[in-house]
Amino acid sequence: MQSDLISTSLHERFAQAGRVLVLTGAGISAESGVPTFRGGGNTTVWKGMPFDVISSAMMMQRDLPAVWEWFDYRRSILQSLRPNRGHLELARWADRFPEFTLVTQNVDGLHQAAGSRDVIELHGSVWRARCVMCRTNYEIIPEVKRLDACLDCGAWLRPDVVLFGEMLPPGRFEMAAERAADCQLCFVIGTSALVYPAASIPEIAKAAGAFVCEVNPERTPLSDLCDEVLTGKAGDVLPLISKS
Ligand code: BV8
Repeated sequence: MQSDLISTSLHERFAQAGRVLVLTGAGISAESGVPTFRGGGNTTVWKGMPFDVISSAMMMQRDLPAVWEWFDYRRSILQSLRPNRGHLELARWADRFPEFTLVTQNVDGLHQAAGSRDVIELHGSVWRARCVMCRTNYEIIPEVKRLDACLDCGAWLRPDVVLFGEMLPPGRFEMAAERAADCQLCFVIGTSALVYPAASIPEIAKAAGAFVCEVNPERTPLSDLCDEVLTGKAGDVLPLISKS
């Protein structure tokens, strides 16, 4: 991919920035083989249900086993997949800036698998379960049968993900919003920017005066707000940004 894709001003800002925030979505995991939710105009459907129906608080109230079946399927796909160049590049960025914040909507754990630390998982993780009563967390390990009930209080376990219609975990969005309001450079990578409150993070950064840059093969509702739009795949574009 030609290196003149990146403007001189972005190269300069990247070289000088002290406080950088990155928001990622399903697009950064696409090159690892993780299906995105929306792409090519259609929305992911599971057993006839659009993903934002099976991944909803309503569905969990009505049929927790069905919700578990959906996330067991998601883990079965993820088990053999590895982080890609996009994930690996962002893991390197953490050591490049005095203050680097990685916020993700992804529940796949691939940022952590790439070596990123302190990732703010806005929507949780498919690799954790949580007790519906005492909120005790349990790690879900591949090849090990996952628990159905809490060992402490015996109540049901549910996927530790944020479902549609559910509030984000206390403090998680607030932490991301605080960092967004304080960053100088904000990258929005691989998200259709349709799900809130996650999509408001770059809006907060922009309103606070940050330079906002989008990386996506397609335009999104956020593109017009961005100072720079880099049209391409994260795995191709991110290494170009670092190369100065
Ligand atoms: C809440 C976990 C309070 C589960 C997820 C304001 C306006 C309108 C609606 C609302 C609003 N506020 C709240 C709502 C309701 C709702 C919402 O936003 N609905 C949307 C659909 C309109 N939000 C909520 O319910 C949130 N909770 O607000 O609580 C409340 C409570 C009650 C009532 C009201 C308010 C909770 C939302 C979290 C839900 N859980 N995930 C699971 O994973 O199954 S959301 C899930 O979907 C993901 O985490 C992610 O956030 C979203 C998918 O979006 P993306 O990640 O962007 O993926 P997508 O496929 O769409 O796009 C991929 C992009 O990548 C594309 O642009 C593509 O071009 C690009 N791409 C492809 N390949 C590449 C690439 N980019 C780079 N490189 C590539 N190679």
